[in-house]
Amino acid sequence: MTLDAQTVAALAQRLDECALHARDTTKITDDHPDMDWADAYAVQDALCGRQLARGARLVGYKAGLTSFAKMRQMGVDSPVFGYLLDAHALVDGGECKAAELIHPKVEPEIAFVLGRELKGPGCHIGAVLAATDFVLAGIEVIDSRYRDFKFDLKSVIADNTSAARFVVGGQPLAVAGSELRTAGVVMEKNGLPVAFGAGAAVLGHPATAVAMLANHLGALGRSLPAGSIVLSGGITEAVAVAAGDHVSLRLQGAGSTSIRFA
Ligand code: 0L1
Ligand code: MG
Repeated sequence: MTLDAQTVAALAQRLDECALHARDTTKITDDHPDMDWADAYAVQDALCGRQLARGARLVGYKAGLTSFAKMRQMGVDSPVFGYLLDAHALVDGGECKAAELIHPKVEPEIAFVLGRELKGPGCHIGAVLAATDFVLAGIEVIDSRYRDFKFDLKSVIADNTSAARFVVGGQPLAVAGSELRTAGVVMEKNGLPVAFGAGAAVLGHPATAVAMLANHLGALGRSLPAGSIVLSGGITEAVAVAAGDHVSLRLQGAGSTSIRFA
């Protein structure tokens, strides 16, 4: 760690207030170029602490930048991890208030719902599949608090990996007997297909991203509790949205989920 507790708290407050008031900011590494990975996750933790103190509940986690398309889009080569709150969950088929967001984009995701706790180190695809109750179609709404979505990896980790809203839905799909690598997704915006892909776009198999997340948390002495929702990462590049847009996502074998931007 290079940052002291006061600086970590101040950075978390800056990012929290940007999210609360739909206001952007410059990336935090501009002011703290020497911050390290532990600093970045410490700011993320402090941000989470502020939201929990306001009454939000932790409902799961997310992996980001897990597909080659996203890595290419962002010019990076490794995944990042964040958390999901109940306050940011949207109703399937419901509304997402665009005015609460800065410059939202949507990503098609496969959401894992865990029936059993998952704990790293040493977590692997097999353990993830054994612990998964079912998967659902998921749309993640990302909204970087950084101006023009311009950031580096440490800044985006501190900003909870651009997490903003998410919706999951459709028909729960059991992993036993399903082939998640070849499960296709089609995301439509206003009735037109805008993104297609399959589970394998996420690190070869989306369960790999969940295993990496469990190992990341394990290194911090934490685990993924039973009942957690885990967004395994965008299967395609993110698509920009605005008020008036309707977005739906179909996951092969698992039906579809949708949201409307109001
Ligand atoms: O969920 C994601 O893949 C987002 C990771 C952070 C980068 C971004 O804002 O696109
Ligand atoms: Mg995502």
